[in-house]
Amino acid sequence: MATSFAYYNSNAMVVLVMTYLAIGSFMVAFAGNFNRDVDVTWGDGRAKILDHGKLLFLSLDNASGSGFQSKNEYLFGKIDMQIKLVPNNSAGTVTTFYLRSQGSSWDEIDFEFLGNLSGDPYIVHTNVYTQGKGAREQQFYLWFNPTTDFHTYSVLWNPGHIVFYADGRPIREFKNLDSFGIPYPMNQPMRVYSSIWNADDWATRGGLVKTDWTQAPFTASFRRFSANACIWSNGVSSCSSSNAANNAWLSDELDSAAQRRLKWAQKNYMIYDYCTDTKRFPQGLPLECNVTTKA
Ligand SMILES: *[C@@H]1O[C@H](CO)[C@@H](O)[C@H](O)[C@H]1NC(C)=O
Ligand SMILES: *[C@@H]1O[C@H](CO)[C@@H](O)[C@H](O)[C@H]1NC(C)=O
Ligand SMILES: *[C@@H]1O[C@H](CO)[C@@H](O)[C@H](O)[C@H]1NC(C)=O
Ligand SMILES: CC(=O)N[C@H]1CO[C@H](CO)[C@@H](O)[C@@H]1O
Repeated sequence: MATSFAYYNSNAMVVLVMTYLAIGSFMVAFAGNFNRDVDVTWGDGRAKILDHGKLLFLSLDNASGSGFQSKNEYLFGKIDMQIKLVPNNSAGTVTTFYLRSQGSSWDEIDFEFLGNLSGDPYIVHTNVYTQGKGAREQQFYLWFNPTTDFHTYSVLWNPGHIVFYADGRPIREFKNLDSFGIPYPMNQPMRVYSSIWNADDWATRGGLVKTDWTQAPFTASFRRFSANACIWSNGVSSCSSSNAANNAWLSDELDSAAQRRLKWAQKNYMIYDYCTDTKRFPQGLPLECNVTTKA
């Protein structure tokens, strides 16, 4: 009897401990830990994780840039990253934060931050690739200085739309217009990537301003990576288990307040929109531009 009691008791303990561990790792996932969540993939020591995984620096010098990627792959998610961009003279540099799938027919959702001379504005360059086809650039200035503090950049990707956010404000929406024959990322899991590299052939004033290597190394800082997302592993989504069913972001749509904020950002801060670039598309604008305009 005593033995059997002890047996059941220790089993209950195991369940308790496992529940505790599961909750514990869930909470830490939201706190973000670069040691646990990402792999540094290139840069030969130019990427550094500090402060027990809370902070990550990527730097660029005349020999190399650097980069990292998420350990997990995701099929839909709300991904947030806080970034403090390269301060002072960052002209010619590009810092990136993007999602991308594998293969030659890949999907990709891009944030690229194009540096500038001290005091001149960064450009936030965005793009969406579906099945290997991009050319959907929209560019923005920001309403804050992205180099003095950390700011949050987010990608929401669910079956209905992709939304780009800066500090919680939507700046761009790419809707699922699959029913109009426009491919939408639905079934290729993506990893999160960040990098810094030299792009002085095009980044700053179209390539007119070159990287000043006397200012190197150029360093961007990252913290609080959070993936409120469906983890894809061996062909199974973590969101197919019932306890993840109330992921509100999976069915998120822009309500009228969010649509007003999106319009505000586009009216005041958008500096390039491929959907209005008729010179670039003399045969007619891409189909999604037309559908969006009519909607
Ligand atoms: C890179 O920068 C270092 C330090 O400023 C300098 O010594 C070196 O010559 C540079 N290398 C190239 C290829 O420009
Ligand atoms: C850099 O500053 C110039 C001058 O204000 C501006 O035209 C340009 O859009 C800015 N950003 C980039 C990345 O070139
Ligand atoms: C929009 O689509 C309609 C028909 O689908 C076409 O006639 C029209 O030329 C398109 N407009 C542009 C700007 O591409
Ligand atoms: C290295 C360098 O020049 N740093 C300067 C960048 O700009 C800030 C002010 O915005 C200065 O305080 C730094 O000294």
